[in-house]
Amino acid sequence: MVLDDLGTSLRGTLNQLQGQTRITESDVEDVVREIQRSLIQADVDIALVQQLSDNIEERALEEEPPAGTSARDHVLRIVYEEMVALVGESTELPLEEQTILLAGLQGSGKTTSAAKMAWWFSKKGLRPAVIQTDTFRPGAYDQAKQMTGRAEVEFYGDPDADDPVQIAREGLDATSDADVHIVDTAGRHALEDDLIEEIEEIEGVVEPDRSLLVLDAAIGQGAKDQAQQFDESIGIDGVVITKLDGTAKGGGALTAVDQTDSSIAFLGTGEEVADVERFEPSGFISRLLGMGDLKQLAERVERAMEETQEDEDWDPEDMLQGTFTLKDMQKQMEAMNNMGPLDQIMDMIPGMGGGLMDQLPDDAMDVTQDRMRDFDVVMDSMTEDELEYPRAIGASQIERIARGSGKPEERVRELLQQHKMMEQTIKQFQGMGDGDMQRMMKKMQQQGGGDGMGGLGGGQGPF
Ligand SMILES: Nc1nc2c(ncn2[C@@H]2O[C@H](COP(=O)(O)OP(=O)(O)OP(=O)(O)O)[C@@H](O)[C@H]2O)c(=O)[nH]1
Ligand SMILES: [Mg+2]
Repeated sequence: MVLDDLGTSLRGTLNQLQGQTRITESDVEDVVREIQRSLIQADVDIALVQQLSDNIEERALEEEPPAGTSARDHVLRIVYEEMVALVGESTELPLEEQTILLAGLQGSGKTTSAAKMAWWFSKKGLRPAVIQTDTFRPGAYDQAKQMTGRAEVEFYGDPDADDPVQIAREGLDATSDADVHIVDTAGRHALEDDLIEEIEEIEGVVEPDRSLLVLDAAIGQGAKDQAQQFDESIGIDGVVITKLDGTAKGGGALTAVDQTDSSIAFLGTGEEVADVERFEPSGFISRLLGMGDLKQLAERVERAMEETQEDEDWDPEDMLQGTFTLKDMQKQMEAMNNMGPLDQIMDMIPGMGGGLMDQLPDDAMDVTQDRMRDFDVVMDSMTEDELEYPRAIGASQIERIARGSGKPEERVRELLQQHKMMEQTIKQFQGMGDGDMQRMMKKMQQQGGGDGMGGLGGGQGPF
């Protein structure tokens, strides 16, 4: 992802400061050089980079670190604060009834983002509807219908109509029960007059509370011009930056937006409806710098738990009361899957992302995910009894399960081993009073953020 290596390289440089209490000019120069290199590679405007590095250099040398702060944490805090200032605030977005108009060039990700945002609002307890006014691109109707179907939100479109303005009007009427109306529009190659005219007309009818510009992260600094032009025609309240997963250059879009007095509302990080997050400057930068993002993580965990529990009467609390069965384990794995790719999750855990990830081979996470999938298949080949009482599974059963699942016996044994380990951990939890639990959590946090900052990331920033 964008700026991926900033955290890595910066940590390397900062670690050289470990144990030092004083900072020299050359230390600061090293840090600043790493930052410059990463930001320029990510396509951030050179003048901005220069300004940022000047600020960091000046502050790092002039400000006195608060008592008890190491040189490393002092510099890291300044870098963090300056980076947060650089990406700017998040677009204000109250959770209330509203109409949102999406604009943007062809292929920027409007339709995908419309469905993603609708999904996001629905998870916040609102009732969203997407209205597709694109009569320009064949297939636009089907695409929007499909994506909103996956997001399980209301959809309005008319594949036979040819007047976007009329579709918009009728769509708002037809979906009047919804709280949040998201109006998707057609894109063009470039900002031509007819696109501007069309969107201005739609804007007149829709009277949006917010107009959001959808920008492909790969356009880099071109973001600035587009934001300015769209702002002149319909007024832009915020920006959705898409495809941040697919480019190392997104730094341009991320920062150009701030330069045009606009702000970022959402980030798109994949092709699925759940691959969206609300832009939170402090959490975003914490994650880039490898300090975790507890707020995003908490949201994901909560959502995953809800999804996992939805269709059955499985209660994670039961696990802490009775025995830990293979069924519980399967549920836990399902919940983890619902959270999304493991490497994204790891990035959000303070002290776990960045630093630790750097030391793992690139495919380590894939291997883990493959194993989890294998375990799932193996468990599908087990009987109810075996799932409930895995301890009773013997050699002949292992052979049968392996044959049934098409996986090697080795995998079945691994699964049983893994289950045993988890069972032991859970047992430890069971024997604990609340005080013990708190002590243990504290210990885990201290271990997690080896730099003493673990557990403090997230919305309020790590300091
Ligand atoms: N990897 C990735 N792909 C994305 C993301 N957002 C959109 N895409 C893909 O980008 C392509 C274009 O997305 P659309 O949503 O159709 O873009 P659009 O702006 O509606 O395009 P037009 O309606 O033709 O103007 C699709 O293949 C999407 O799957 C994202 O955040 N990450
Ligand atoms: Mg579209």
